[in-house]
Amino acid sequence: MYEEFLEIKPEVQKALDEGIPVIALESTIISHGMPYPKNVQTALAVEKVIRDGGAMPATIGIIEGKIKIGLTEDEVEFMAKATDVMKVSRRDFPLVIAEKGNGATTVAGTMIAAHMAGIKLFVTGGIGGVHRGAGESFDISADLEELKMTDVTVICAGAKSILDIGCTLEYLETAGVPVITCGGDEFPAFYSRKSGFPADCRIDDPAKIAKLLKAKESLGLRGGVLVACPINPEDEIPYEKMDGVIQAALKECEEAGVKGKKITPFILSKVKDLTEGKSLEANIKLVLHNAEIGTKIAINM
Ligand code: PSU
Ligand code: MN
Repeated sequence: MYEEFLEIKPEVQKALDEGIPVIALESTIISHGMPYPKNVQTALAVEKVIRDGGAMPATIGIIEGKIKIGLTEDEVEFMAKATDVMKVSRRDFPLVIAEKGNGATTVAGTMIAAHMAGIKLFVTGGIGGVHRGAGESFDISADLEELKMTDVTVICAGAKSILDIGCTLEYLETAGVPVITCGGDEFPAFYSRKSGFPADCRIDDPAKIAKLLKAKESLGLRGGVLVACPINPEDEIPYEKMDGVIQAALKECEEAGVKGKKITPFILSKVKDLTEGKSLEANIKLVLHNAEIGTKIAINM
C-alpha cells in the first residue's frame, strides 16, 4: 500500500512509537508561500517552538517521489530553493509519485500525508478556501474538501481576506467541520484579528480544545477540525488596511491572467510587495504563534 512511498524520519518514528505528540507542518508555505531565506528560517523556527514545547515536529514534503514525514534541515533548504517543486494537493499525488518528482504539500496534501503516517495535528499559517467571486470562477480550494474527509486537526490563523471568508465558513459548516476560534471573538482573517464574522465556537484553553478533539474521535466522526488563532495584536495588520491591499493584488492577478493553483502564491507575493514586506513579517509571526498553541493542544492529547 502507501507505506512503500512513505519515508518517516527516525526521530519522528520514535516519537510516534513512544506516544510523544507529533505535529505535521506543510511545505507549500516554504516553496511557494515565502521568499528565500525567510522561508527556511521560519520553517526551522517553527520546528523549534514545537520541540521546546515538548512535541515533535514533522515537516512534510515530497522528494524524488518519496513522501517524507519529517524533513531534515538540508531537505528544508532544498524545498526552499529548488525551482522544480510542484504544489501538491490531493489530485497531484499520483503524478508526483509516479514521476518521482519533488512536491511541496498544501494544507490538503499535508493532511493526507499526515493521516497516512498516523499524525493527528497539523500547524500552518492559513488555509485555502472559497475565493471571492467563486460563484463565477468556481475557485474553491481543495483544502476544504480535505477538511471534510480527513481526520487531521489544522491549527491556523484563519483565512486570508483574498478569500470570501463568509462563504468559506458556510462551506465548512455544510461539510461538518468543527471550527474553533482560540483567543478572539471573531474568526480571524490571517493578517488581522478581525474578519467581521463572529466566532461560532470560542475556546481559549488548549486543554479544552484537546478534550473536544478526543470527544470527536470517540464519537467516530470522520473529517478534520479547524482551530483558528487570531494573530497577536502587536503583530497584526488591521483589516481595513489589508482589504485595500488585497483588492489591488486581486486586480493585478486578474490583469495578469493568472489562473488555478498559481493564484494563491501570486497574490501572496503581490501582497508582500504592496505592504513592503509587512505582510511577510506578520505571516512569520502568526505561524510561530499557531505553533505555540498547537503544541499546547498536542501535549494535552
Ligand atoms: N495561505 C498562505 N500561505 C500559503 C498558502 C495559503 O498564507 O502558502 C498555501 C497553503 O499550502 C494552502 C494553499 O493549502 O496555499 C491553498 O492553495 P489553493 O488556494 O490553490 O488551494
Ligand atoms: Mn484554487
